[in-house]
Amino acid sequence: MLRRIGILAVAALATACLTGAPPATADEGPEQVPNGTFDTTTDPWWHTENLNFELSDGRLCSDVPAGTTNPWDAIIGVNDIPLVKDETYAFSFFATANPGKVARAYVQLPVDPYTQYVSAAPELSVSGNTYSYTFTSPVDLPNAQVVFQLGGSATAWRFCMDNVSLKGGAPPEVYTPDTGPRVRVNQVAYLPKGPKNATVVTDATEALPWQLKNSAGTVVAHGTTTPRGVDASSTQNVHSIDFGAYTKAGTGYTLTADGETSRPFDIKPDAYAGLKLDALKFYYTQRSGIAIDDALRPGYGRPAGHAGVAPNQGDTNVPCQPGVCDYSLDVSGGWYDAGDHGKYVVNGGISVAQLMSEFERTKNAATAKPIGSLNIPESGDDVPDVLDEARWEQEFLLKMQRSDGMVHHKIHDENWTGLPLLPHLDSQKRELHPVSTAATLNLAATAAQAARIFAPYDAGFAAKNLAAAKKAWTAAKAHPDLLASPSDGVGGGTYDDANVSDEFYWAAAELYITTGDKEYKDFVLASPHHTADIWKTGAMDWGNVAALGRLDLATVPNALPGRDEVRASVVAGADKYLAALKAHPYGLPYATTSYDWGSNSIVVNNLVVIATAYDLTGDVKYRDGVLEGIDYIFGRNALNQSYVTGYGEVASKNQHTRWYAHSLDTSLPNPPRGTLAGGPNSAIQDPVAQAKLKGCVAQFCYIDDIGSWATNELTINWNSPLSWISAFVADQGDGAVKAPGGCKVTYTTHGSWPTGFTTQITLKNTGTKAIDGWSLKWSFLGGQKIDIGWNAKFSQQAATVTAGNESYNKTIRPGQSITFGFNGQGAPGANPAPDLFTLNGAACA
Ligand code: 9MR
Repeated sequence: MLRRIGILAVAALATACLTGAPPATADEGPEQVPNGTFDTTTDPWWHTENLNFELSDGRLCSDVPAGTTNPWDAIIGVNDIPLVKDETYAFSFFATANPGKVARAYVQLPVDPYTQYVSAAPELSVSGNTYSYTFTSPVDLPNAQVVFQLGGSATAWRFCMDNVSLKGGAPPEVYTPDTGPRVRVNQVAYLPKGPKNATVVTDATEALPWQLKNSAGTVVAHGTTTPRGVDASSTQNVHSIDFGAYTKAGTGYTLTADGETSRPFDIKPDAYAGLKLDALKFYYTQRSGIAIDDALRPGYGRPAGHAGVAPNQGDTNVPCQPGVCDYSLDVSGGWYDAGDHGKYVVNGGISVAQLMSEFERTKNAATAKPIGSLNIPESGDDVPDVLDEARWEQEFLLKMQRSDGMVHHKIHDENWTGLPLLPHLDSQKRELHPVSTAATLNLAATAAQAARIFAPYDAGFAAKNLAAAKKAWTAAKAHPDLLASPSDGVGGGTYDDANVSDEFYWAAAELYITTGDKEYKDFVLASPHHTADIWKTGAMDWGNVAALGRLDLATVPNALPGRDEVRASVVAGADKYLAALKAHPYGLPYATTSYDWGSNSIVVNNLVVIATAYDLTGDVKYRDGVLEGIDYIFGRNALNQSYVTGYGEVASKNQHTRWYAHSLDTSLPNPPRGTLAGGPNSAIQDPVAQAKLKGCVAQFCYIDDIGSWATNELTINWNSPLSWISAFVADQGDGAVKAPGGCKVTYTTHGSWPTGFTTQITLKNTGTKAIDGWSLKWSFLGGQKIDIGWNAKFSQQAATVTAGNESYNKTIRPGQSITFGFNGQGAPGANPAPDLFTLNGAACA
């Protein structure tokens, strides 16, 4: 909404069907026009094909072409406005025309004969006026239209409007969510040996008794609640319950307090092993440019989208927006961003980075376990499936780079499309939008990370990524302030970001970890993001990526001076989020009452920081914080629902998407299992949320309705932290904490030459029992290979090396050390000592 002071023009009277009813009463009625202020979007407004939409200066603008004959040859409108017979309405709007023109504004029947209940022909000026009319509806009609007819001019002109309002009639239905029993639990499962927490909504201010019952209804544990006062994120008076002392596995448990019984839940080892895979499988069905095989995803098969086949107009040969460039690019492939068909580099960047980090964690974290099969077309090749999936997106990001190294910010439809719409049926023109520094640095970062991660599997792809990363870095330094426009939001999201210094930091960090080069090291050390407290209310998102760099510098082996301080800074961030979680009676690490767009991803990303502190320190309080934090996502919340499709008794399933649009077309599926909904969003920018959730408080600003794109979309950058954290939780097994093995490893690289290096390893038994037979495992950072070794038997699979004892050094007595070594091959770039060694399956201290 553009706020204008001063001009309150013309109470011009409508010509048709106008009654003399007093405007004052109508003015006070409820607003019936959705999104008449155009603050962030043009949805759900539509236009005829000869027009366009542009959000400009807080208004909706359109260029009206020359040479139309009738007023109705060019129309902008909005549908489904309810009218109630005999109610009086106030219709008003602000509009401009350049040059000045007469337009037509109607509230009308949406079908032939298009009966007009108010009809006006305002004379629009360049500076603009507000026009107001009143009328009394002669009909009951659930779906009237508000339309602006702009045709009939021999010459072209530009129309802009704002604050379109129709007040009066019946108040919109009051929406009350069904929040079920007042005892709120993780509806999926608690780990037997992990923490177990719940929240009770109650008027009571004193502690209450609680009971845990098994599936037979037998009380198996009991205790008293802890009163927590009024929770600001829900305005509910709440108590918390800690039943962590109960450790027996089983299904169908319930928790009772204050006369209410929770939804059922399990106590189960490995309860998240399925989600670890489902959250990643989500990406295959988001793929563009390839047919989704129904045999791999029953119910989700569909033809390839945007693969250069009509009616698609892309993505194999995509031109720029008019005036932006004079070439076309093949930008096929990649993942669709969300519920739309757009593909955005800055959002693809964080998503693919988090998938690669989830994989990289398996090399560097003591509790991490391999990520299994995702049942994708590439399953069964020699590459872990998570990397095959990541590569699908990374290949697309590489295609968005032009020859000078700069990267296009995004590619999407010329105009927003309606729902439902399967990708292969989208007939809109596809366009490349300008290059941006942010997109270029996203490619620099992800390509640098890909270069080291793919090195053991595909040296050619790794080299291609490294070259692209370096080129992008150089280009971004030469063009450090090409920002994406905040008003380039028609047909796709803007993903604009006014500050790209964090993108520079992230890119430099990844390039340094991969190459070890001084240029990147110097940049990292000089960046304000290296030492700043970057642990804000949310640790990271597509526009705030310093944490991606900081976390990788802390967890991935590298030789940065001051790395201990980097690690300590991550632990400090975790302490902050853990404190927020402990202070929150619903146990989430999100210290705010103003919930942001995609708040669930913020919660999960903050958990990633806490989980990383566990990987770095082994301190179980961080691990327990993560296990408690996920409860919010799976039902321990004010709405008493899980936000992940297919997980929990009551779970989100109507996320905003054009092709899993089951609630609009029953022949289409719901989103696949393991899909995270965006979650509560205090700003409720979409019309459904505005109609149903007006005045909502934080946790309540959510509705599982396909029309609520501001609270209930699905996206690639929200499932990526979900999948990272699901893997972390799955890797905790039954929740028992493994003590580190009684060993210490000293890994010293004595010399290196262009094609190789020599390393000596000392393995010390720090325990109290003799080690009788040993097998020591570690991973190389990139493509290093063992050439020849001595005093141990070496084997290598991809980056993972196993060194086993010889018969003569099989036994290591307590306190004794043995030494062995090897010559390694082909270690271009950085070759730091690995951080993680496991002896006979347990991590060395
Ligand atoms: O996730 C994005 C959120 O951070 C922004 O505030 C919002 C408005 O710009 O856009 C969100 O991203 C949407 C994108 O613009 C278009 N595809 C769907 C994305 C998720 O809603």
